[in-house]
Amino acid sequence: MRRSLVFLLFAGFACRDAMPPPSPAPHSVTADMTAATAAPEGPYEIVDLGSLGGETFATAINNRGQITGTSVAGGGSHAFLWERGVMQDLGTLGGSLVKATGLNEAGQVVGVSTTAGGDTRAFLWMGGAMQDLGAARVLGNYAFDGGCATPFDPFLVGPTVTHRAEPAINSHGDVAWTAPVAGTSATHAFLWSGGVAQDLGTLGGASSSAWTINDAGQVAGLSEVAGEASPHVVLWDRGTAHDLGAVPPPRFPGDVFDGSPLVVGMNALGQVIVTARRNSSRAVLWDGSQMVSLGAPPGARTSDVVAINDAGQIAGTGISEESYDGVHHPFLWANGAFQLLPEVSTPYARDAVSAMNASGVVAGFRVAPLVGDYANGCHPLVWDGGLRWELGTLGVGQSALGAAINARGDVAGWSWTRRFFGTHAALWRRIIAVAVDVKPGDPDNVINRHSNGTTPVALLSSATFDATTADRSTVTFAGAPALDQGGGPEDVNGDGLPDVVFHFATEALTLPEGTTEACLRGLTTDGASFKGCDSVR
Ligand SMILES: [Ca+2]
Ligand SMILES: [Ca+2]
Repeated sequence: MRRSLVFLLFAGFACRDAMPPPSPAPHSVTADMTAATAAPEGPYEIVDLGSLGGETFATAINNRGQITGTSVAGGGSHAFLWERGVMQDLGTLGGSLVKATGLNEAGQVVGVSTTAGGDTRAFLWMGGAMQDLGAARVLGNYAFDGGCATPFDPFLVGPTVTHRAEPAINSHGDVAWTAPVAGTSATHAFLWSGGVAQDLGTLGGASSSAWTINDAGQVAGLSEVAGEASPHVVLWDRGTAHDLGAVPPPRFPGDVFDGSPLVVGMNALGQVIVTARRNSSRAVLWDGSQMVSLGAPPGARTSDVVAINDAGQIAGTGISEESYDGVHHPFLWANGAFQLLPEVSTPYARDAVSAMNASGVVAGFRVAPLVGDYANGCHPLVWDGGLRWELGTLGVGQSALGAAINARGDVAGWSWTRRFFGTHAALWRRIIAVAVDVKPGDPDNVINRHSNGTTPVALLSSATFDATTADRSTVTFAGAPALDQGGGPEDVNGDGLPDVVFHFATEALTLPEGTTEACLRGLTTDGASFKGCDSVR
């Protein structure tokens, strides 16, 4: 049943793939659904990033608030970089299909583009220019998608691919990708570093593929081995291939392992996680010295992993059966132990994980029936320190998904704007709670609403927030914009941390009689959202 949503999502522009028609739901929606949907939305605001004219999906976000993704329309596709309210088309290497696949902190974007002649090439986009790195092929397969996690991929036939070997970039601008070997069906992993493309070769078989790269320049992927049916996991380190071995055989009698492991992620330590695709999937970790099976969390039979961070935390979803209809258990794994994340399960709604950041904040989604219709919808979730928040969508009754999360917990993804279509890229921005002082130094905070003067409000720094990073053009207080005066750093509360005093035209404030609190809001120069409130009289 959950598969039907994927088909519906893409039915409008994927007719060439001969999708099966959606099937009616086998069960109706019952009253207990309403209780399950009453979840707190958390400290997030949703931002509509728009579209380049097609169905638009954000797939990566960095800590500067830059977001990349792909817009698909009319048999073509465009890649974008969104920053501070502007969605920029990255252009093309000459063809009509372009897709962004990765983004680093410097705002460099990697992806694939066709040429005028129809070839597929890897690109590195920086400073407004798209550089051709060489021939490329996108490989992929599916593990778990919950029926709603996957954007349409113009470079892979079929909508259910969840893990891809496609161009990946690290913070230094090194790029790993997979290239076809001319005149054969084989592929080789490639590394672009220091302006030079290097063929990383294989472990002796015909083909290899690159899936991910870390800041140490290590590339993780797969390689065929002469005389073996299943590929081995491989770690290339400074040009040397390390054979991490084959993925261990299935854990349960009767499990089917089809020989297609998927490299899901690697951290800065060179630890690699792999999902072994079978009739359902489970996770294997290269811990730096050996391959270990993670097993499954309590109550689950499989574990579908999505990310590993530098702390060694792994995020994933355990499922009770070899079926997507099984009970779901979203989890964090660390040091050999599963920590189950809070979930809201009903017979018709399941929670699952889609991404994780460096500090173990997890993005995910809840699959649930779209009330009054026959398809499932997705509702974005964030788990943070034992809390579970259900985020909003672009319009009542729409479906949305968070696909990527940055260090401060901002989530990028997509949302329908009308049923099944009109998909826009979306940002769920974490609102940082800050301290403010209305009329700094004056504890009474009396505002004479009829004054034609100005009201000063101090934005205070803390150990975790630097007030001097506030972008004045975005700052408002009680709905009024900050005036173009003051704003230099000064320590108004004497704690040694520089604060910033903004000024507002008092007559412009929205402060009805009886108001006892007013809030200052804004964005930092890195696009982080902050909000702080103080009493007023
Ligand atoms: Ca005050
Ligand atoms: Ca201070």
